[in-house]
Amino acid sequence: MLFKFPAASLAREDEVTPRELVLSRRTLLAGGAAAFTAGSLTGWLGLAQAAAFEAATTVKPADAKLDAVTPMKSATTYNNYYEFGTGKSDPADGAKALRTRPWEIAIGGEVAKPITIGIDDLLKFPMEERVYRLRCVEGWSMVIPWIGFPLAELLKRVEPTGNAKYVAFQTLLDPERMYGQKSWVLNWPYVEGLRLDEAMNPLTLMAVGMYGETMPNQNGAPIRLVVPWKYGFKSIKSVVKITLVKDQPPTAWNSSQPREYGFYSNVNPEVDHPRWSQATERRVGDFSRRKTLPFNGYGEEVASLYTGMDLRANF
Ligand SMILES: Nc1nc2c(c(=O)[nH]1)N[C@H]1C(S)=C(S)[C@@H](COP(=O)(O)O)O[C@H]1N2
Ligand SMILES: [Mo]
Repeated sequence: MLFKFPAASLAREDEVTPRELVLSRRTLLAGGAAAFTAGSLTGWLGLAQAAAFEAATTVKPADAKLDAVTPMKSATTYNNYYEFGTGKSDPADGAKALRTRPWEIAIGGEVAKPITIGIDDLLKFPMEERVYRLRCVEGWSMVIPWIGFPLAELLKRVEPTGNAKYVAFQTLLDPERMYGQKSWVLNWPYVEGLRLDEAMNPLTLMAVGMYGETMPNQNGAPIRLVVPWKYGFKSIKSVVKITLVKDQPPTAWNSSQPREYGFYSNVNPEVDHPRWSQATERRVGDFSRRKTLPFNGYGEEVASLYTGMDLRANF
């Protein structure tokens, strides 16, 4: 265990199952990660232990339906991480080859203060646990307790200029270890993008762990994006580069199949994928399907970002 608070899967039932409580935040003591160093988790663990966790604050999406947390075993063995193969069980084994230290993210572009920041400094951001739904465009979903910090906190440090309208993200390129990159499945490296206001939304997370533990390689170690109101492919794994840009950046799935995957990719039960319906989803572990919620149930927090936009045209 890396993060010393109960994994949400172990949390009291009333902490995770009231209808309103879709998102629970437990803030670790600010600066609690100061002693965290590469290869050693003990420093942070000690401080986090002292922190225990602060009272949960909750964000209350419109009519969120509650939802048991997906077992960690499922979330770490049923993955999409095409750099390690296209089979759902490939990444759990293949991603063992991923080297997560040393690790840096270069942040630049339309910013006043570009930085290259190492993983140990990223781990010093005040961490929160957030229980989010993850809805894959393929029609399955999970409920995952992430550990991370708002992307906004990172972007504030580099001071985006007035020209910054979008944020582009890039995954590591390492065909030797990411054997999937040796064949063309997507244009490697995997890239993603958000509009700046989406990136600054408090729901948008840089995640370094899940289920109270450090991020498993197959889930995007050492640091990945989590954007809970968008289809899962927007939540790019193992990020090495973040660039603030003027124009909408290319994104991996959109470049590959523009008719099927748009830039926005907000979860929308009313806009079907050309080859299947998006009206329902199967929660991994369930037999039956459930209704998919607009914006994956986070409409109260994010619908206003899209006021006046045609979400069919901007799918
Ligand atoms: N670099 C990279 N990031 C990625 C992917 C990928 O293939 N490569 N797959 C995406 C898809 S389709 C989904 S559904 C989620 C899955 O995240 P999880 O395995 O942690 O559940 O990761 C997304 N991020
Ligand atoms: Mo996905």
